[in-house]
Amino acid sequence: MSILRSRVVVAGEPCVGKTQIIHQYVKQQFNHNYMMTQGCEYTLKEMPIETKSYTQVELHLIDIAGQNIFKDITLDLLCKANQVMLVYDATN
Ligand SMILES: Nc1nc2c(ncn2[C@@H]2O[C@H](COP(=O)(O)OP(=O)(O)OP(=O)(O)O)[C@@H](O)[C@H]2O)c(=O)[nH]1
Ligand SMILES: [Mg+2]
Repeated sequence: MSILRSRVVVAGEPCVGKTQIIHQYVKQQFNHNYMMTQGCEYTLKEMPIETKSYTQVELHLIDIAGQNIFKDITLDLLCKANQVMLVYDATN
């Protein structure tokens, strides 16, 4: 079995829904109570695929804090990303 791994950093302003998008995608859960992410939070999402080279995808989802006080940690994580997903609040 060959695994395609990717480190995906989910970034954006505070309180735009980064954490909830990941929870909904991976655990099918949504929480209405806001609890800011402190630093970062890691979640693994595994999916089977059928290609010539790979049979599985591993998304290493890194949910980073939007608050500026964590910017040293979050900048470092952004530099190590394979992919970045930028989240924004379409109602704002
Ligand atoms: N109505 C509505 N509320 C949402 C949606 N997505 C997130 N929220 C709410 O918005 C608030 C912030 O969501 P979070 O996912 O914690 O925001 P965040 O971007 O991770 O915030 P930080 O961790 O501080 O950077 C929570 O109260 C969520 O329930 C959405 O699509 N619709
Ligand atoms: Mg968060």
